[in-house]
Amino acid sequence: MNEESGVSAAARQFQIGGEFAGAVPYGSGHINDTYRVVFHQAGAPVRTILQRINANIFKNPAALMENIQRVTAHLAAQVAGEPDGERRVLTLIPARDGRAWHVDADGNYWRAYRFVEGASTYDAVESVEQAFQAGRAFGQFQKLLVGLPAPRLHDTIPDFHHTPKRFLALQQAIAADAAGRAILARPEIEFALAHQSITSVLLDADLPERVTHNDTKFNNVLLDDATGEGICVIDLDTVMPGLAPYDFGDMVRTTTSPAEEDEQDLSRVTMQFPMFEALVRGYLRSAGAFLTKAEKQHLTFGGKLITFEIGIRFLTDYLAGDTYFKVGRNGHNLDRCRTQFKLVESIEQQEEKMDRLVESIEP
Ligand code: ADP
Ligand code: GN1
Ligand code: MG
Repeated sequence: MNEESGVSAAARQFQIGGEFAGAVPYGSGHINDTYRVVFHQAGAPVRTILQRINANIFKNPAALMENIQRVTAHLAAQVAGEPDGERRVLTLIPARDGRAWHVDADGNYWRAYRFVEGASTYDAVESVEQAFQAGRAFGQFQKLLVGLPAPRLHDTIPDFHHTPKRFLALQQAIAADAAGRAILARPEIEFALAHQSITSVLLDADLPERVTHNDTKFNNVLLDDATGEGICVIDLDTVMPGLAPYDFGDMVRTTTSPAEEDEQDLSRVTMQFPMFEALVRGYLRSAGAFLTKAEKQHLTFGGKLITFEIGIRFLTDYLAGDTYFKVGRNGHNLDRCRTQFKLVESIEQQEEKMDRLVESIEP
């Protein structure tokens, strides 16, 4: 079956009324395959999000989907009755057999979500208001999940933010040099190795385990087209137990620099303090009430650490020959690594001031 017929066949396996009218690849994610699908219902086009889960990366898709079912149901119960409640949480569309996913003949796992209309994602932040909205939305997401009933969520990728293990993987990739590229990444390897001491700080800080999103990139929040409000947090594959500064850290990584993650002009990559300020204010507006003092004290550090961690993951993948993240050009992962390390440097230059700002904001 070719790609197109595979997508249309999968789409028909979900409880979507009407006639299948087409599908296009959608979004700019690095892991799963996302499609925007259209069905004609009584002559009117209705859009749906259809995703093929990357099974090389998510080893237990059924457990992952169980997490998403529990999380979306818990969120939906809490936003029910709010204005626009149905746009504030992702809604899974069941498959024809009633399950939350469909497995095709090749063993691929698929899922479908109702399309949140009138909202958009952005690969780079354009205003302080957007940074504020992203922080507020992800903080609200964490807040609504504080009371998620037991049992503990599944770890969809074990040790996802265990930075010392990520560092070990980098050391192994350097030693193996599987793609013969280490010679092309000398300054980046040096930068990474010189930062080993920061890798275990959060793990040693004795912070409480929470339900966290773990992939709080700016383009994983839908902003309302009319009001600019951060309306819906998406991309829930890595929602699992984690630490609050991981999530805040990935927001710092993706909302404070005006440049995209793979920008080649490094002079454009910089931690802009006004964006950080807006982000912190948005995040603390919703998360301030439940964060402990120790968590709050580690927010800025989370920004530095997660930016470094994703940087070493890009570098590891570059050295291994691009086996994990989708790439669109030669050296793509190295370009991504360079932006991350440039941003780490920029954070280092402003770290004290950033810490002081966080400290000064009352919940
Ligand atoms: P990936 O894991 O590939 O990053 P995402 O779940 O983030 O996939 O989805 C990719 C893109 O599809 C998002 O950036 C967003 O623009 C869009 N998208 C995802 N879910 C929805 C939805 N329910 N409604 C509208 N757009 C969506
Ligand atoms: C991946 O799926 P996507 O593109 O939102 C990755 C994140 C990285 C991010 C870097 C499961 O996220 O951890 O931070 O790329 N997701 C996974 O852009 O590895
Ligand atoms: Mg995404």
